[in-house]
Amino acid sequence: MQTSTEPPRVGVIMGSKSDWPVMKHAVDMLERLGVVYETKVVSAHRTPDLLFDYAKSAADRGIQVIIAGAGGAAHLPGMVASQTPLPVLGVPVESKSLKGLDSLLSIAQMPGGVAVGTLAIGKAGATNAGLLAAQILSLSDESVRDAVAAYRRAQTQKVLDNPDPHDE
Ligand code: RP5
Repeated sequence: MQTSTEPPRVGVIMGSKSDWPVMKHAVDMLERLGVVYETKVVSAHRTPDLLFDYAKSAADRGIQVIIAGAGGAAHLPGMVASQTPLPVLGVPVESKSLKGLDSLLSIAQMPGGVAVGTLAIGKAGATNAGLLAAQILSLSDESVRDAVAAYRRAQTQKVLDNPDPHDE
């Protein structure tokens, strides 16, 4: 849990509390890179008015990137993108019946003219959404740029230091 007093720069929203075990990986990455964020459950179908309020007010509140995760008929990222000029990163959450293929297609197949950057299904997608959000911020924030570079260096070094696949 983040305790920063700075205003959040990344909004991490999800269609249901049940999405949190996946979406927490986006938050973990943002925390690791020192990016201040906020989290909220916003459902395209169960709370459509809240969706519109959130999307329309986000930029004025200082949010610079929105990460939106949803599963099944995953309309949240696309609908948020339709109501904000901010970049929206969509995370397809694994669904019980179709294992997230439904979520992936719902998020990726946007009509031309309304953009959502779609990530991979599940944990990898959420992790990379956090990383990509930080990389977007790093275009104008040197400290985030340094944090991303340090993360990438450590990741590379970890592989180089453990080349034997038999080791834990
Ligand atoms: C979507 O429906 C949510 O994003 C979630 O992935 C899925 C199921 O929601 P719950 O029924 O678990 O609340 O809107």
